[in-house]
Amino acid sequence: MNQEKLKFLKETAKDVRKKILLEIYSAQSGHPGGSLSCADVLTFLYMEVLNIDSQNPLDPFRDRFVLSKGHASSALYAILSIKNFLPQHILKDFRQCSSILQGHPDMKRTPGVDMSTGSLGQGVSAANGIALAGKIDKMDFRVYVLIGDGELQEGQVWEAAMFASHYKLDNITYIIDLNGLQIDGKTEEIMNISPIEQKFASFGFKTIEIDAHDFLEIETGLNQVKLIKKKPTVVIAKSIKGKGVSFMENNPNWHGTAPNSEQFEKAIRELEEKYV
Ligand SMILES: Cc1ncc(C[n+]2csc(CCOP(=O)(O)OP(=O)(O)O)c2C)c(N)n1
Ligand SMILES: [Mg+2]
Repeated sequence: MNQEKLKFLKETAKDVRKKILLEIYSAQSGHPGGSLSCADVLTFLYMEVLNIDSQNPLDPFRDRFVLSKGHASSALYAILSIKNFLPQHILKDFRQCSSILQGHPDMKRTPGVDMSTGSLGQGVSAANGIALAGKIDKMDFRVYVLIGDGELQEGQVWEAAMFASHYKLDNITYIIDLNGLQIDGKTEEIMNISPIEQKFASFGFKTIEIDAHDFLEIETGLNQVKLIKKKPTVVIAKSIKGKGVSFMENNPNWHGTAPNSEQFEKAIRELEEKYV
């Protein structure tokens, strides 16, 4: 990756983070921690990987993205607005009753959303179904599904993992947002999900581990997945919950809390002045 592209991706991810904060601040509700932790991965996917077109959001040949950790919807809406699927001015209507930007993604309301999600675990099975349909129909689109690490405690994820492996879904990539935190605290204390890499490997996945905030590693990982045949892949992306806003980082209190005006301004200032 050349320096110019790296700079562009970092600037875009910074914009995604500012938009996440604007949405949640405007709504006075939402999930900043888990939205900020996946901002870089979503930026790379939408800018560099997914074959999609805002002029034809239902193109049957498009790549699919399923945000199984649907509570991070503010991050998805931010990047969809940057990709022109949504007008940017509606971000401030996030979570309002009449808005197309609901708290959890709704494929029937929001252009660019490929699957309605929010009940943790279910998006993984839905993504498998899309991938299997692609195989049956001999279409060569790819499916990417973003899963929270707390979400891995859902039994459905492992049923889905068995399925993806059994049907040799080499057109699907699971991405785990490994931020170590869930709603109430550390995953390792609440319900330890380790060792994740060994678990997925034993389920028949090709496993790839990356730093979720390093675009060079994200690029290497997501390029590699396309080369793997006859088995699904999982990218285990080590992240920081709340990444980019010092007082939100690694703090479970920011899982589902909106900033007040002072905190919002401080967060935006930090991103503008310090964040690279
Ligand atoms: C089936 C189900 N149970 C509970 C919830 C409520 N809930 C929303 S987010 C969350 C914690 C998720 O943690 P994690 O997957 O680690 O997400 P992240 O850290 O990326 O925010 C919970 C319990 C839900 N959305 N779905
Ligand atoms: Mg988590």
